[in-house]
Amino acid sequence: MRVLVVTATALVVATAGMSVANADTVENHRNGPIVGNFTLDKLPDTATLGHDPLGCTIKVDRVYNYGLKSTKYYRYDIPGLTNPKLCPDMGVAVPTGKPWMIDDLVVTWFINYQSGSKPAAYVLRNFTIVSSFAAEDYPSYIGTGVDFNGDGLADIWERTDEGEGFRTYLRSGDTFVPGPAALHDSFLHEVFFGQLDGQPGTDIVSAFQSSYYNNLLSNPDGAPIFGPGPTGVMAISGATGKLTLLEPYSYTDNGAGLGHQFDIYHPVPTLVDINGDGILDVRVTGSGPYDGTSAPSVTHDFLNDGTGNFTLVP
Ligand SMILES: [Ca+2]
Ligand SMILES: [Ca+2]
Ligand SMILES: [Ca+2]
Repeated sequence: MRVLVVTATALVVATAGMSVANADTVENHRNGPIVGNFTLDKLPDTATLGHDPLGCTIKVDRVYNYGLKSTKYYRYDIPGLTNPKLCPDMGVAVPTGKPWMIDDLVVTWFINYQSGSKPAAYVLRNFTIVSSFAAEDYPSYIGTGVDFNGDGLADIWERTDEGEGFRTYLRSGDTFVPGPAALHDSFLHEVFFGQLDGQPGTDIVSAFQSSYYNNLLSNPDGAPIFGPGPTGVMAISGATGKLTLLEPYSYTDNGAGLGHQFDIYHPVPTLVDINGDGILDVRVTGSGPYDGTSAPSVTHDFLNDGTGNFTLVP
C-alpha cells in the first residue's frame, strides 16, 4: 500500500503551490526537513529527525537575525521503543501561541511499526517530550498553519490513503486532541482550507474516494471499505466536523445490490470566490461520463451563501 503513496505524493507536490487558500499552511512528508521558529525571530530554522545507536535524534539548524547560524543535536527517547532505527521520521513545527516560546515539534511515523499501540504522535517542547496523543497510524502527510476551532491557536492535521483519510487534531495546552473533522478515504487527496461556514475556525474541502458515504450507506458498522469506489467532494466544518456533500453522486438499489452514479470522475476542488461577493465558493473540475468516444471535461461551480450552504450553478 505504501508504494502507492509515493506515486500519489509526487502528484500532490506538483500541484501544491497552486492553491491560494493554502498559502499559509505547512505540510511535511516522510524525512522532510521541518521548518519552524527555534530562535524566537522571524527567520526560518530547520529541524531534521534521525537516530543514532543511543536513541532518536533531532538536528537543529538555527538562523539568527544578526546573521549567525548554529547547528545542534538533541536526543530523545520514545517510551518502549528499543530499536532506534524505528524512531519517528516525519513531523511538523507548531507555534505554542506564546511568543516567548519556540515552536513545539510534533513527531510521528510514516509507517508506525508499533501500529495499534497508541499513541502515535509525540509533542516535543525545547526538544524534550512533553505529551503524546492518538493519531493516524500511517500518515502520508502531517500539516499545520490552520486554526480549525477558532481559538487562535494553530492546530494540525494528517492525511493518508491508508483508510483513516483526513483528520484534524486541535491544540489543547501542551498536547493535541482529535478534532471533529474526519473524512475516511482510501485515496490520497489534497485538502484545501478557507472560511466557508461563517463560524470561527478554518474549514476544509477535499475530494474523496471510496470513503465516508460509502461506509455510511453500505457498511452500517462504519468499517472502511478499501479499493475503487464512488468519488465526490466534501466540505467539512473545521469547528464542528459537519460534512456537506458537494459533488453529488447517487446510490441506487436496483435489486441486485447497491450501485452508484456520479457526474464527474476524479473530481478536483478549488476554493475561489466565483461570483465576487467576498465569500469563498467551490469549483470542481474533472471528467464527465464516458460517452462512447471520450470523457469531456466538466466544471461544476458551487456558490456558498456564507454559512456553508452551497448551490450548484445551473
Ligand atoms: Ca485551534
Ligand atoms: Ca469556519
Ligand atoms: Ca462567492
